[in-house]
Amino acid sequence: MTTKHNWTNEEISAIYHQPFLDLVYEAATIHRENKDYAEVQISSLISIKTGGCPEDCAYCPQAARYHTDVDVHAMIKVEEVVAAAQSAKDGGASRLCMGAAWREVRDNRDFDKVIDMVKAVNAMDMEVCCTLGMLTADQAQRLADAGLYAYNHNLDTSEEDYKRIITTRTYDERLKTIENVRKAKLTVCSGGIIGLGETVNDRVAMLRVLANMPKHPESVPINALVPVKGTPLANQPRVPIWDMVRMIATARIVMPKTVVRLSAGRNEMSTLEQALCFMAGANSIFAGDKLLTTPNPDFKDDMAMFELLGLTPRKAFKNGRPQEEKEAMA
Ligand code: SAM
Ligand code: DTB
Ligand code: SF4
Repeated sequence: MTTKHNWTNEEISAIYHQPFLDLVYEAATIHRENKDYAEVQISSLISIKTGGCPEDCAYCPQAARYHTDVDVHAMIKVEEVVAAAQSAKDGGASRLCMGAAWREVRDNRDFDKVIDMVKAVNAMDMEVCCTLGMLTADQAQRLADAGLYAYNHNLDTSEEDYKRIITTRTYDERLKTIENVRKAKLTVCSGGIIGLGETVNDRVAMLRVLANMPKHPESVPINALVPVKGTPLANQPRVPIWDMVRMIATARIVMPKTVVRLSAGRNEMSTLEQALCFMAGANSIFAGDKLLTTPNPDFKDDMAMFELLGLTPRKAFKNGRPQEEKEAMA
């Protein structure tokens, strides 16, 4: 099956709005045609530099300008990352994602340290992912040369809605970084958040931007907002599970070969609700007791869920290393 890259808002909206069970059925059917649907990729997150971020992302507990309970922490040591990677790997994770509360990468000693972290985790035969804010083409290349597998850079919402959520950078800057990541032949991880107060049209428009990229992102995280005290979005109501499932199912249908990650928000979901997300095409999660700064389900509970649902963790480098250019993606 070839992937389609000229979606319209109307087409995606029609998919999103179809009767719930029809939508889940269609997504599940496509999922079974394209992937080993029982295989779920486990990623583990680690915050390598926490809090004190100059940006004003309205959802984020790490923005310096909001008064949240997050403790600011300077760059951690390479050894701490290696230890976290080892315990994640022992627990079945195939990917480690390192997050930094930066607006953008600077060519300084902290970046040199990230490069060392990437090399160390790559040598453990785990897929390494970073999310460090904006990147130049040269910085993306340096990460690729160190063995980085994926770069996460979320669009969060539609271009139109972006200014309501973030004023310290533009949608275009976001897209430019993703282009730089592609140029360096890294795989792209890019998705968004629902529950920010966006409209359904914003969700549809965000999926259209992702699905119309010349190459679909290899992974698309769908986060439910984790409302955090002190941020402007602290009092947002919880995202209805129906919206989460619709969003996952629509992402699965418009980007059939992409890994769709059921990301933030699982701590508030029952096993049954998560099962519906897997049925609708989610095939990745973040596991480990913490996301970056907020709680995530217990690892033991996740393993019990895998057992109950007959899911198996996906092995690392299933599609080869990006630098080898033997990807299954169209
Ligand atoms: N600073 C970098 C950046 O913004 O690209 C990397 C780290 S940032 C914390 C990574 C992503 O986490 C954001 O793009 C956003 O999608 C997600 N995120 C942050 N706070 C969240 C929250 N409270 N609920 C859900 N997702 C959140
Ligand atoms: C993504 O899409 N979600 C993750 C990861 N990529 C970096 C981050 C979720 C953060 C949730 C809030 C927190 O724990 O600070
Ligand atoms: Fe900073 Fe990233 Fe949080 Fe925005 S989402 S405030 S850029 S850490």
